[in-house]
Amino acid sequence: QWKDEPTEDIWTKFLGEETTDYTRWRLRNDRGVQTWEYLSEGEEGKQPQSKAEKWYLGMDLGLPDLSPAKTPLQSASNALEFFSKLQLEPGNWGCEYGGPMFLMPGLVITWYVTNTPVPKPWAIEMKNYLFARQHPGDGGWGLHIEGESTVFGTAMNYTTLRLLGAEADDPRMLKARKTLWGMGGALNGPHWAKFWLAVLGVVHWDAVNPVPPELWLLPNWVPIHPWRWWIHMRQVFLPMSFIYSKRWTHPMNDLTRSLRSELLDEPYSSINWESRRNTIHDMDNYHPKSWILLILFWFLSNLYFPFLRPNSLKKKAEDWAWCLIQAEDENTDYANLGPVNGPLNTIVSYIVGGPDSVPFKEHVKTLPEFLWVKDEGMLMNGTNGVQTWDTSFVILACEPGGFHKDPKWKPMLTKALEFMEDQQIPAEVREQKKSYRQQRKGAWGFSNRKQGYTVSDCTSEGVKSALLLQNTEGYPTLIPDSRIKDAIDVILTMQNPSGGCASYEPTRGSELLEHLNAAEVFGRIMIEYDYPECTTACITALHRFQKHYPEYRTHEIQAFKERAIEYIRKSQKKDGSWMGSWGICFTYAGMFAMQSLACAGETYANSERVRRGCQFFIDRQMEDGGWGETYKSCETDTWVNHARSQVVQTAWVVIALLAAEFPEKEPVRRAVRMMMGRQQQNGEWKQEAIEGVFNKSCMISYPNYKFIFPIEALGMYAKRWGDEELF
Ligand code: LAN
Repeated sequence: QWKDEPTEDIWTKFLGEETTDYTRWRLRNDRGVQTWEYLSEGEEGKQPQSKAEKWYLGMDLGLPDLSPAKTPLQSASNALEFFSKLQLEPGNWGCEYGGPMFLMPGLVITWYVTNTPVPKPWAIEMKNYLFARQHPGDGGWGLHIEGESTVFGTAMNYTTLRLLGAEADDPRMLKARKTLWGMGGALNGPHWAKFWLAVLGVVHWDAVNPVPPELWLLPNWVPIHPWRWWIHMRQVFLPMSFIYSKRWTHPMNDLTRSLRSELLDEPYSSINWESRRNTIHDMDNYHPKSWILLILFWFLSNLYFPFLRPNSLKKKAEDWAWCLIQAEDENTDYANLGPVNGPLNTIVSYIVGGPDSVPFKEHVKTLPEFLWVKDEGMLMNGTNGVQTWDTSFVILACEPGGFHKDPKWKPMLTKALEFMEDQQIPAEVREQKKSYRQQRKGAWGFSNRKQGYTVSDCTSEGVKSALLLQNTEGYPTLIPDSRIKDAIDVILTMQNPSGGCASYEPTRGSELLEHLNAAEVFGRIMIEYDYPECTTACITALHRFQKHYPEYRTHEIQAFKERAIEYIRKSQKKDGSWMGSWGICFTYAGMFAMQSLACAGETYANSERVRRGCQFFIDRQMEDGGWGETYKSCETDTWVNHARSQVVQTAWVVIALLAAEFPEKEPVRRAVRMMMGRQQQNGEWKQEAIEGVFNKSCMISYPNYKFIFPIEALGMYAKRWGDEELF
């Protein structure tokens, strides 16, 4: 069924173009919907580049040196001086949200197979980014920017570069290919690699483990029904199951024919595809498949799909999947939950409606919201931005140092509040039940209101930031009581029977579902789990709320808090630590846990638990007063020291120790001195190691954390030990 249809003439070729003109990039920000635009020549003079844009692009901001900070508050104030320049027009902060190296390939393959032309400047900068992030040693790519080379990273990014116009005989590509072949070629990749390459027509569908849309037809009570899975898994599974069911593939052309020989370790025609479904390189196999899953896959691919599947059931399942995809598109105005289901839903809309259909065109318009430009080129963000999450954190970080009361920062913080007001989700989706959606009226999401997914901790930090400013003299009340209460109502839906809270929804399925984890490259993805981070955010939000609204749902809130704090207590490990899931790693979760315990009045003086938590950190303080652990902590569940202390992690520990009312000043003073010593003359801190994580194995960048958490930590230190001169 391969057709020799050349698609390359509409696919721009741009060899010889090295880079774009960085003075022409602009970030459009329409109420938190962010897209990068490349101005045509001569336009740049009419719309001057903002400081934020220049900072993202790695250009000189031309800011004057500030008077050197001698005290913690001066240091925090210098940081704010710098950071305030990065506030965007609608009031939020933004930044790149890179790290994962498996996202852009999905987008570029989607563009390619739907014959969507890529603007030339984007293609140039995407290529630049991928080459900039190629490991200099072996020429490969990992799962994330700091990870060692894997088949997944190398095969996918190699393919992406080829689609974007890189030549096969480019020395950098030769190097990548050598590494890929050394690992056994693309057929030693995980499921997602084989899936994407099957869509592209480079790998045969028989090498892809089955993704049956029929699961969506199961009655809701069935314990493995996808509605019970972690939302990111079910929303990726949904369009994947549709595409798999159709076995849809892009028609072959010269480029994809050539990719077959570049990526596969045997000639295409002689490969025994079925035998490669489960071949995977050790580097990619973070979570090996269970025997249950292997048996299930065997049954599905050898009996069900080839012989037993009734056509009527196929049609019914595909129709229902398409229905649910349309609901997701409608509910998010095509933004979609994330950077994997966004491109996949695009392909589905193309398969169903063709290139001229409204859904497909809307998707093509929306996909660029995932893209970001930085000094290394153009990358794909992990979400359509970090807007509300980072903005609420900035507001809250100002509190300990009292900056929110300083008239100097009022205009900045008022704008931030206006942004938060604008981004609170106003109503439920049209068919909440049908699309299995969590309550969301009054919630905040991670990025923007358009995406519109409740997240437990984003709602909590959002409502905390609104409560802080709206109860400080001189700020307007933009969010009325009723909407504050809506947010609290949402938080109250998020608790699990364990007392803990998960991310987007309470846990809906059993941990046994992890036996159906087929992604191989990620761990703990099938259901929602309790997280000390998310639970703490809920506790602290309810705690703050009760100070201002003691009458509202008093008993429920009290009960929620007590059970949640009990969960925090129980989740402490024997060595006194807490394991983080969204930041690296023990330093991150420790900060949250101590804040929770502080809400319950547990501090160093009266709690053995808190003392053990503090001791865990004290034992790991480095020579220079800081703390540092690498992302290996997340992968291995044990503390792994970083070669160098990290400003962000040090700030987390300082916050933890101060929340715990750790009685000794010296260790905290040394940590604060270390942070201040790393601050630049203009108030900024330079980027250090990657800060965030998801699914245990994939790291993700939070570049604004290097401002947010030091500002908070320095303020807390000054409050506790006085704003004395440390330099
Ligand atoms: C995020 C980013 C934010 C993060 C916090 C709010 C920090 C966390 O406390 C709760 C979970 C949440 C919302 C979260 C969940 C998973 C996300 C969306 C991400 C880590 C960003 C990227 C990631 C997403 C799953 C990436 C796409 C990859 C797949 C495997 C589908």
